[in-house]
Amino acid sequence: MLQALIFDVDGTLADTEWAHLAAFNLAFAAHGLYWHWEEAQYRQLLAITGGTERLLHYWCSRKGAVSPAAPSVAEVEYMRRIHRTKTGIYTYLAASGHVRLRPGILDLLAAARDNGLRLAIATSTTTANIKALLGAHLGEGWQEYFTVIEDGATAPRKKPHPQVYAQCLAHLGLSADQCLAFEDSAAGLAAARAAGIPTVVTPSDFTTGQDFSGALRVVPDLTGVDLAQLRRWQSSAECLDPGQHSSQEENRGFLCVAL
Ligand code: XBP
Ligand code: MG
Repeated sequence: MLQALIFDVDGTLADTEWAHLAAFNLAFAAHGLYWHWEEAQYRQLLAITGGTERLLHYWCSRKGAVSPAAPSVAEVEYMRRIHRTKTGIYTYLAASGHVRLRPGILDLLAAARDNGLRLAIATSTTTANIKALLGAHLGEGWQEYFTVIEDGATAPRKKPHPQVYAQCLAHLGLSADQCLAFEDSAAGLAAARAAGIPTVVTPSDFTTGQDFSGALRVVPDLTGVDLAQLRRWQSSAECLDPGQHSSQEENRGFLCVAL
């Protein structure tokens, strides 16, 4: 029986990567770097989950290092400083309401809460980012929605490693088949599936076209997806063709107002 819904944050609760990308580029400028990540390049860099890890990967590849590179302690600290600046910019954007939740999310969170299902978060992102995004949309009491929150701080082995989902299950005290996960990316899907959790995928602007084999369902977004529907999907092993989501212009335009 379905007991809990576990949500990824970036790309799933909201199409956040436009804001992450803008924040990275503004942070580079703030640190006097002539780096600028283009949209297509960032799409590829997203394969490296976690902002600091992404920066280190980029830094090492600029140096021509063969992956996996071993950056020095000073290099790691430098990337962490840039990442702290980036987090400050991102949290400003998210907290001021410039990153919207995806369609259907608010209704599903409310329905789950009203029907006694537990909610959890399983994300690779920074703790402050979750607070900024969800505080803006759910209010000061946003944490009351979620029984368990696992993020980049509590689960340092980033997706596709299943650590974040395994810890979620342990803290919920539930088995994988009592939960559904919601993801937007192939790395996130791999993490949830490695933990054994059936996963609904809603591709985001930056993950459309990835391989979502093994998903329970792939749908453009969660509009009109209610608990009865989720229970039907959970009890069925059948998989539908991937749907695609195409609101890139709309999401980018909304963020541009803030910059
Ligand atoms: C998405 C990510 C995140 C953000 C950046 O992972 O990789 O790292 O792009 O966040 P998920 P930080 O969808 O699994 O949450 O810069 O805060 O690390
Ligand atoms: Mg994601």
